Amino acid sequence: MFGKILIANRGEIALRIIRACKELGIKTVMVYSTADAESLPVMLADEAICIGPPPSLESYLNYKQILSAAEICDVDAIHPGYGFLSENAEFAEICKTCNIEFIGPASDQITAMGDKATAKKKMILAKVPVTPGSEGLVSDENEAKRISKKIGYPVIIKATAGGGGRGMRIAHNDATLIMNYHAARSEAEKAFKNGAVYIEKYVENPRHIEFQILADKYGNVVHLGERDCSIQRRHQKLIEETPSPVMKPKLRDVMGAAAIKAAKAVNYSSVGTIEFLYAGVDTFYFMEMNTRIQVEHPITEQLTGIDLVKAQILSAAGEKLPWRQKDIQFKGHCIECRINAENPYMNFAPSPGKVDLFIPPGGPGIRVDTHVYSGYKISPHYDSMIAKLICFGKDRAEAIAKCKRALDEFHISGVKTTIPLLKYIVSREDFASGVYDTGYIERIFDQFMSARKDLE
Ligand code: MV4
Repeated sequence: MFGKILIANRGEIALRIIRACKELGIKTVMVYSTADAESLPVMLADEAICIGPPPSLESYLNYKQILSAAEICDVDAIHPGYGFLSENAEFAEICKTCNIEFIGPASDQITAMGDKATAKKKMILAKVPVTPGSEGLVSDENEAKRISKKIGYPVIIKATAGGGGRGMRIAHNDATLIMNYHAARSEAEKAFKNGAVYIEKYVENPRHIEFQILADKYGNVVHLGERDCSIQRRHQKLIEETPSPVMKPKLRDVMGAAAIKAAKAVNYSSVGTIEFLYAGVDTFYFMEMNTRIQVEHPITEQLTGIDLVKAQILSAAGEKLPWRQKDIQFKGHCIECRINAENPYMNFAPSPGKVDLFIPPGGPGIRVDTHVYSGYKISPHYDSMIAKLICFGKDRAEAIAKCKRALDEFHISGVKTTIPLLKYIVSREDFASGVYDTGYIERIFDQFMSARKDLE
């Protein structure tokens, strides 16, 4: 087992990793930027080393500084959390060269899933359902037209180096196809230094249903059920829940088996997530795989009783999975609300600054994952997520009731937050009946703005 782990991240996930390490008896080293000197994870880790100024490129993305800290502190492994270096194949490879375990998949697994057209090809070979479209990259206008004619409009043009909603264009006819094909290519070239694209049938307002996977280094893979992440705005998730309101035991078995096949197709060996696009009536397609621990992992932990961060660390240390699929049981219902320091009434403008009072909710079924405390200063340099409210109940109705109650209890002053929007959504009839998809926020947003005076 590891004796000491370096945490190459910040905020709530850094704290989450420290907690897992403490329970496992592993020493922790935090690396931090000058903006985070006063942060909880820096205070709670066994050791802490400043690695640079606030901009991520000079600190949390600075391989050299992080690896120097790893050498100085003589750590056995590095946990990258999510974001930053978590899906950086090059960094994972350098760690290996330095004889430091990267807590995540091997670099070739990251590479395989990071290139979306490659990943899709692997899924086709593994017989995982994929969205109808081009077999691999599309290299000219005529090919784009031919494929679009074959699958029928609308189509979506996706950057192979994209993902998470970046680098996509929709086309409804030949004329817009040619325009958007070139726009997508040049955009992708600029953003990812890789202009390669592929084309798929566009599914309008699908649900985003993802499966949690847990794998060891010996080829054992289990799935930990699904998360419905359809409540999102501009590819930023606001609310996630499990089970999905549309899930049935039979469909879970089928999708879960597909997710396991997907992971096995790349010899996956860590925690990971298979994202599916769910088009209704039991129709689903592989979208992409996330080769990291995700923000929304706690809702899966609440249903299964499995500590995913501990499991991830143990898997990286070479332990065998202690569970078979039949051992994985799901109990109850869990909903996560992401609380961001943003003003939802001002186009979600970031609202950094000093948090005067931070009074989180509590009581049965409530878990709050956060690094924030009263007096904490939210830096403008990083992601605006400041807390995750995780509400666990015996069924969906109880989980929603707990969400409402806990959001009412939550008091954050000094900065604007997304709490008013979250309160509005969890109080709506359509949310209560589980009728929503990835177009939901856009459709209801004007009503939220009009309801403003009732909420303040
Ligand atoms: C799609 C799609 C419709 N049809 N692919 C967005 C993120 C990236 N993982 C893929 N995404 C989509 N791919 C086809 N063929 C719609 C989306 C999409 C979406 C997917 C999941 C959650 C939210 C979304 C919002 C807009 C578009």
